[in-house]
Amino acid sequence: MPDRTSRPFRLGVAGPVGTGKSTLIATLCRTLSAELQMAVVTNDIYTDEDARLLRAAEVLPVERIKAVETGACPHTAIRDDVTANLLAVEDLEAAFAPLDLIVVESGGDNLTATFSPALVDAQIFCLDVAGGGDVARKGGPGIERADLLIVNKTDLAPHVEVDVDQMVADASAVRGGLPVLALSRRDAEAVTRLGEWVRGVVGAYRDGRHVAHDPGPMAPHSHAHR
Ligand SMILES: Nc1nc2c(ncn2[C@@H]2O[C@H](COP(=O)(O)OP(=O)(O)OP(=O)(O)O)[C@@H](O)[C@H]2O)c(=O)[nH]1
Ligand SMILES: [Mg+2]
Repeated sequence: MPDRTSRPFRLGVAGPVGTGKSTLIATLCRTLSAELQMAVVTNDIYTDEDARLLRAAEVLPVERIKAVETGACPHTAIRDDVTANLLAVEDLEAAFAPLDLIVVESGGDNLTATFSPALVDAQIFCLDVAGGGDVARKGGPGIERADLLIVNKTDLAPHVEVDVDQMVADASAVRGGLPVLALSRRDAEAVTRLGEWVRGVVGAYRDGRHVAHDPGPMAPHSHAHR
């Protein structure tokens, strides 16, 4: 068994608009970039706002953060036609070889968008407590089958009257044993657990134990024609 595969591990971060995906990625960079060689690809519909946010936070050298402007519904670029994202990932891999970890942030979408396993090796789905405690019960491919589900911004729970333990229990019930992590950027212990999960999955990938799986497609829907 090889002790590492020939390319870096690719980790996707998806979830509804504003649930804290970019902040989570910044936290991951701060936690892991001393031990893992990292780069980031962001997806926005019309801007490179998220890439600029991460560059401004100085969590990685600016050249290691690349923006893909999808120009369309976010799931299109992370699932239906991943070409632009794959090119961005491969550019980073070539420019900064050898990298250990590339994190791809999806544009904020609804509850249904997930990454294609052709683009990422594992994916995190990010909810936040401000979206309502009942969201976790509503299911969908990301909530039910992403490799890790984050219940984010737990520091806000008292202000929005959400019971975090109940939300985690509801999420765990629909996930059949897959992990759920309650997170806040202000919760050092939870940030440590997030770092440990990523270390674990990167380690499993390197020694050939990680198998990428597909959370499944979003529900059928159509886009209005202009
Ligand atoms: N209170 C609190 N606010 C947070 C936390 N994480 C992120 N935020 C705030 O939530 C807002 C959205 O965070 P982002 O990280 O930009 O969220 P995002 O999911 O990347 O947003 P889009 O890319 O636009 O979908 C910002 O105002 C953040 O400061 C957290 O743990 N606690
Ligand atoms: Mg973002």
